Amino acid sequence: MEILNLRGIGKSKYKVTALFMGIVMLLCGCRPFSGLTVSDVNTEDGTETMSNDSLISVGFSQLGSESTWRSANTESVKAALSTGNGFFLIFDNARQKQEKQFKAVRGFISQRVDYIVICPVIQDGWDVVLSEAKDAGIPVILLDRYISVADESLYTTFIGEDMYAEGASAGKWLESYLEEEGIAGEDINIVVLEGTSGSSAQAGRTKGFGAIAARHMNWNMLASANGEFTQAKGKETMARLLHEFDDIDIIVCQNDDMAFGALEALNEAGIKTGGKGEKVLISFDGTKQALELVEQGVINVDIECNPNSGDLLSKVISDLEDGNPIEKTYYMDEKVFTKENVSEYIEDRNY
Ligand code: GYE
Repeated sequence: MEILNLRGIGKSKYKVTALFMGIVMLLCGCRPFSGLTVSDVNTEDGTETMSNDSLISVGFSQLGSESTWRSANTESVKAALSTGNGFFLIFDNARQKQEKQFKAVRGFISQRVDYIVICPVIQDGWDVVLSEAKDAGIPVILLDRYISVADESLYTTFIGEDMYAEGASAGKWLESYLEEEGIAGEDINIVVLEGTSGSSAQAGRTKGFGAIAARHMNWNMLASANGEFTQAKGKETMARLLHEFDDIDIIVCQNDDMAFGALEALNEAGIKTGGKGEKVLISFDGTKQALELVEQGVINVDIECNPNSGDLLSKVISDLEDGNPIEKTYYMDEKVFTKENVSEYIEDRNY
């Protein structure tokens, strides 16, 4: 069989050949365990093969596919950890269930992959399964969301976003907006559509925004409700909040998909956002569609959350392979988009 053109960086003790994985999958009816799929392996001439001793095998437990951001993150990892780049990627979509993530991680351990990458759906509950990975000698890399574990040696490194800083950026933007509008001293009523309860994205953004809100006695937090990071739930939740409160001034959506859903509910109720005297809409992620709405003056501010972490992930794995020192935490670069600066960023957005 043809050996792929590789960088020659596979030295790990637990190296598993792609051929071996192929045979295992065939024996198990193509799916080693439920929910696990294996990326296609293509040679340059387009024929499929599964043979290479020096591919670095990576099991990737993605938490789901709830948002535009998540799809971009998955694509970024798949593109960076391609066979052409020297990787054999085993991808599993946990569909928002931590239990499914545990199952996937245990499957990766039994396949003796070289690395395990996890986007953890929620923060708590990881200690046992990560101890199993540690005992098997497989480095675990956390991607995007953080976890809370007592023993930090249970993971090798975290590559993701500073959710607390994102929440604080939203709060600081609101502070200066109210100043500029000359209404900093007035009572303002805020509702928050939160993402998945117990996720570090929800917890960090809530805390960061809350820290700024706590400086202002006149910021009334009317309600915080779970919109699960999805457009459908965002719409449903916004509709309910509009029914409950007739005096909402500020709507904070912890991601763009929920903001799109909220806008549907607001439109149906004939309520406008973004302009003078209209409700203020704050969102997170910075998807192309949301940036266009910032440009049109429908979303007031969008706090960027950068999903393109695949290249950094592949660089960190290469460093680990080469025995180079690595950091415990890598934060992605992120911006704050308003009508004033957004236009130059829209064209190049890949999500
Ligand atoms: O904001 C949201 C997604 O964890 C930062 O998860 C991520 C969040 C992102 O589904 O759209």
